[in-house]
Amino acid sequence: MTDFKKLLNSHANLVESTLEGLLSHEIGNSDDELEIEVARPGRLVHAMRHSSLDGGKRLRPFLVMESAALFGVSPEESVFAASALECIHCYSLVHDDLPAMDNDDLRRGKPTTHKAFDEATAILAGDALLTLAFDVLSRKQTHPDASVRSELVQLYARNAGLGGMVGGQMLDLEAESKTPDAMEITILQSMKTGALLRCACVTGAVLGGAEQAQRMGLLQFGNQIGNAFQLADDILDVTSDAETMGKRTGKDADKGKGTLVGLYGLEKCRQLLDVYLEGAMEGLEDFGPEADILRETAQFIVDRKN
Ligand code: GRG
Repeated sequence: MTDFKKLLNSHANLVESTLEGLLSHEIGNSDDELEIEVARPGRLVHAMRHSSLDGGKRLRPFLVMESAALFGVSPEESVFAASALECIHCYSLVHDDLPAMDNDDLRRGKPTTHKAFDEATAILAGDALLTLAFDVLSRKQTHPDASVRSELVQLYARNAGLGGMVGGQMLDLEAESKTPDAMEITILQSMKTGALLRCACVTGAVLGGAEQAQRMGLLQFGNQIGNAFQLADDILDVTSDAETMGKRTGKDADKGKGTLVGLYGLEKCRQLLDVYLEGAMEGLEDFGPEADILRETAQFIVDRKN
């Protein structure tokens, strides 16, 4: 296993144990003196655990932890912000898989949450994962400074919500009944998929108290890997299979969905991936070897097979 894969695994393990703790059946695992929760319904906890534990590449938390590491923030210090972002990602997958959205049966090689439970439970599990993310961000474990925590709350809300991921999902649904051009596809994808990835990179800058130029560099890196991630996903949707991906493939063509692969073809899209990769590397220009892991992450996104 390469050193990069080992690090990806060890960060994923830390996120897994943090989520495990957050999603315990018992109340009383927050750092607040005043406990406000009343009861945790067992079925809902089970559905949230099904949706978020033991699965996924944990790429967004990895990006949080490695961008924070640029500023000397340890994985143990960044893991709560990282896990909060993973909760938002998992909620989006649960809701995206619902019959009213993508209607999928398979996610991360397992039955989707509404298949393993039922639709109402899946909606609630997604809702509760989203709200849990903001609970976690508000905790002192995320950062001792309240102004940093408050900045993170705003950053996550704006990237996850109306002008970010949820807005992008709306544009994506609308795009099923028209033929979007390349610009429209790029904008909707930079919201639907890119928002959480760039949020991850900027989170590292916020946790680490980065200077503005460093923050802008990480923003550029996040934007470009977001573009690359979605384009790689669209290519894999055409070239890979459900067993490798752990989810249904061929979906875009089935739905007649406009993608850059559909507009430009595979060859040109592979070239475009290299352009995005170059842009991502440029974003890290002000950083030295300490950013090599992030550089490898960009390469991993472009080369990934699932
Ligand atoms: C329903 C509010 C709402 C938003 C949905 C994330 C999303 C927006 C839709 C998911 C649809 C999809 C498959 C988009 C392609 C990019 C993407 C987010 C893939 C899944 O991310 P990975 O590959 O998944 O990082 P793992 O399982 O590894 O975490």
